[in-house]
Amino acid sequence: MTRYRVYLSDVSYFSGKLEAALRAKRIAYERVSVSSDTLLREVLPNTGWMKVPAVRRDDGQWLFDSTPLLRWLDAEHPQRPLLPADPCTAFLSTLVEDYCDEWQWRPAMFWRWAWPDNARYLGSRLGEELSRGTIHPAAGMAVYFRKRQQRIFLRGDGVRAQNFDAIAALYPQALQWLEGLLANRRYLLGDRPSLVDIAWCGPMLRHYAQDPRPAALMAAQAPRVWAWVSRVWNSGEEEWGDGAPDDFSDAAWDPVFADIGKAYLPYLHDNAASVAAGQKRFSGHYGDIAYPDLPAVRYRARCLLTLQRAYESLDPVPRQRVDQRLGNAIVGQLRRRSAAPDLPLIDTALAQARQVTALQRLRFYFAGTPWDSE
Ligand SMILES: N[C@@H](CCC(=O)N[C@@H](CS)C(=O)NCC(=O)O)C(=O)O
Repeated sequence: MTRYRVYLSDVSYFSGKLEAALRAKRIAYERVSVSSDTLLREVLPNTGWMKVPAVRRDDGQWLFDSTPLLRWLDAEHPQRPLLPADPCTAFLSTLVEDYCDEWQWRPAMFWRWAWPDNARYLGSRLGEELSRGTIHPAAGMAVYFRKRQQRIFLRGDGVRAQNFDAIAALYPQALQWLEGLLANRRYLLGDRPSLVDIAWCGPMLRHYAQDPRPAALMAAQAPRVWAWVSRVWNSGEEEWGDGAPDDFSDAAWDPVFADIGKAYLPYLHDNAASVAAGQKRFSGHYGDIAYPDLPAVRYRARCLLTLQRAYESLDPVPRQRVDQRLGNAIVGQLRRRSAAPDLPLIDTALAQARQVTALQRLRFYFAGTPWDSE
């Protein structure tokens, strides 16, 4: 019997990320594809979130949120560790992971939902998955989810005709970065997978490599990335050496850190300021793209604090190495006090059950999960 039941969706960004990690670490698990009913009746009351992936351990404890979950798994199953042991490399990996989760999300949603052909196909897949075993017809759910995702994650996430091409270009740009890194190594930090491979699997696996439109582009323009995605997925079959991962000194990492400094961290600070001010929406320029009317996301204000706490907790020597690698412009933003300093850190994967009222259940059922439910 396996210890873990993983509630997931076959097309989900973060489910793919977690599954890649479980497979790499050779941790057995049972897959449970969610429907709208299981999300509402099992995942929501047990985790407080209507999101996947969520894990139910055989003793009844639930775990959720891929970021703390990966750390929990590495501590619980120390074989084939994903987190680098060196504190400087570990911190830089954490920074890249957060960036992949939160800032690569928009272009990944864009490539899935912005073009009608791809959007119709994914809508059908989601409709089929989420209606299974429920009273809802798959075709109706398909249309509902396509429109809902477009409303929340395109229009509702700053995508407009004026920035359409610039946002589209973020995906081929990321392909170029990874092609550069993979020119000299099988995985992003050497000859076995580590946290950054798993993190980049968020956008690259379930969206870019498996959605028809971006997959065609990946195969044509980035064959090394195409091969790497499968390699990570299949890495449970490989024996890993004990060698330490690379230390991010390769200049091929420069454009990733540059984007973190120029776009992601300024965005995180503005988002935290909006959360602190109680604003629901804000606009900004990040990485030369103008984004109007972005949602203020409380979870991401917690991401900023969590990154800052990890940075402050570094001992002087690794912190100096981090400072040297990132440079003043980025380090200044890690040190600059967040405008929302009192939120809880993202530091545990252990879920607590939540009472869901009949009214909330009804609301979630019809309106879907809020972008940022707490
Ligand atoms: N921070 C969470 C994010 C999980 C998440 O956003 N999952 C998406 C699927 S990839 C979801 O379930 N969304 C539900 C919705 O949008 O209603 C994690 O890392 O696990």
